[in-house]
Amino acid sequence: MLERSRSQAAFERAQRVLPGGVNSPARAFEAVGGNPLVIESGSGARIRDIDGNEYIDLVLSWGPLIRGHAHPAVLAELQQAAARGTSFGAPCEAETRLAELVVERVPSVELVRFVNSGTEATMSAVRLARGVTGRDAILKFAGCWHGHADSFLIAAGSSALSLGTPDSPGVPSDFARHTLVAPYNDAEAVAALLAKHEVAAVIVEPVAGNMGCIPPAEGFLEALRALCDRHGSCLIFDEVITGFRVAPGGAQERYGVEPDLTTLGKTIGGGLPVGAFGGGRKWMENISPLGMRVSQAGTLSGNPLAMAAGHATLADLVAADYTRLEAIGAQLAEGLKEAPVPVQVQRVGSMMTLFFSDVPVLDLETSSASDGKRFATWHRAMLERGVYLPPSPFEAFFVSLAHTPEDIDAILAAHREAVGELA
Ligand code: KE4
Repeated sequence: MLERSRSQAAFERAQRVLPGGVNSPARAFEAVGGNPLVIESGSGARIRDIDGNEYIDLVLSWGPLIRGHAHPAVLAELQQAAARGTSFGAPCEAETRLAELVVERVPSVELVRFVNSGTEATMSAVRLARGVTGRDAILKFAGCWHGHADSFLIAAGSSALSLGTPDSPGVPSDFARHTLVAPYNDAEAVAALLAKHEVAAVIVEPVAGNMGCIPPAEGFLEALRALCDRHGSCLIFDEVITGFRVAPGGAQERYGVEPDLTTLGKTIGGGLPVGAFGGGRKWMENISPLGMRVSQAGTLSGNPLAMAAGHATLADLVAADYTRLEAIGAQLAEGLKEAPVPVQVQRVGSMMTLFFSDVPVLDLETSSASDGKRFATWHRAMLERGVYLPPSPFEAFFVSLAHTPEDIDAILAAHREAVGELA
């Protein structure tokens, strides 16, 4: 067992002043047991805990660090920006520069508004869709996570074709009834719901990353596009994970399907707090102070630091980088398939998940049926061997441009030993 006494003591101290010792429940290690590590630093593909143990990092702060930790170019931009002041609450050129990059690379985006988290982005996009269409209902997919705004904390009701029910205390049932829920990859369920309800927006992770990595079934995204066109609903691609990760223009470029609105986060801030939503002028020219003036605001939206970190992260990403991410991702995924028990390794580009399942994982039902106990055993065994994975079977993990083929070999060597504990 690795020495972790300082982490243990620091986490106990955190628990005295932070609920559960964390500022986000995803970090709490509930699904895998044990206590979270308290991290001191990161560099490239590695992080170090406060006991000095080093790990190859496959969480990368849940996706933002596509260039790895503490990338010199990002730090340089950040330091220069900070030296000029951290925030002005007024227009600055840094936000225009990053907006121009988003508009240039994301096929469906003509105008973009920056916010401070993915949750703010999805919440604002849904309000815009409701404002422009004049409709209340939205449709989401069981197992997709769009952040913690009330309208999304909704589980599928008794059958997949039912009205939503709150998935968290504190969400009024009046909110829940406006959220319809369908199984992921089930276009027929969507067709049935849109035929029955006036729906403002269909919001989808074009590659699911929050019930583990689940690619869209053949024709699924195209079907959503056609159904939204037919019923006058806004199609929202939540690309907070996939944006700038699975292709330069995100999943909409990779799969060739353009949504009406796109939400972004994570990579576009290079590890600083950020989110964004954007789309065609028909929609975005109704966000306050324009058009219908759909309300949306934020003190630190577009702040110079996050804009500088995001621009430094994305500006020089070229096709060859995505080719490298694809190759590193493939090398890891292929090796992870070696196991003495049934596994499904599901990957899109540099995001993937290893499910302990003997059937492909297509939706929340098959994801939930995967073996969580085996995942917990594997996670612990990998952590002991210096590989830092997300502490839940319902997350994607990532490689970055800082991960080398040798790092992948080291991860796979740890994997071969770790799965030995499962036999
Ligand atoms: P944030 O509010 O956490 O910045 O973004 C919410 C969000 C929206 N959409 C998608 C597709 C997302 O994946 C997320 C947040 N992702 C989770 C884990 N997959 C972040 C980790 C956490 O909640 O601590």
